[in-house]
Amino acid sequence: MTKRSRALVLTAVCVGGLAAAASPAMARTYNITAGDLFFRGVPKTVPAGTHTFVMRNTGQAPHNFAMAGKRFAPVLNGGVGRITVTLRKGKSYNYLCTVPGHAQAGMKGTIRAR
Ligand SMILES: [Cu+2]
Repeated sequence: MTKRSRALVLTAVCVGGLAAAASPAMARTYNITAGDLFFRGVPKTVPAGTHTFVMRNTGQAPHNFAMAGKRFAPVLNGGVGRITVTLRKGKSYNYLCTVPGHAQAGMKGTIRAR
């Protein structure tokens, strides 16, 4: 191995190590609440990365939380559902409750990944 190729290998190892170390630090869990026709505690901005949104339903109607192509079946009062999504830097993502009529009544919004 030449000096030059050894330096390239070391550089690749360092960059790979940084990426691996940075990814888990960006993964976060957000606890949000659904009530009858509202969400509470949904962040407006989050860091880019993979995040889990855990929703507890405190309302009487069934609710869920859908964004970035992920959703779970609506849960009843006291129920909890979760989705894990990967959000890209600089993009905005719409979220909503997919029970018919609920998004139109206000159960929707946007989260931006910074
Ligand atoms: Cu709903």
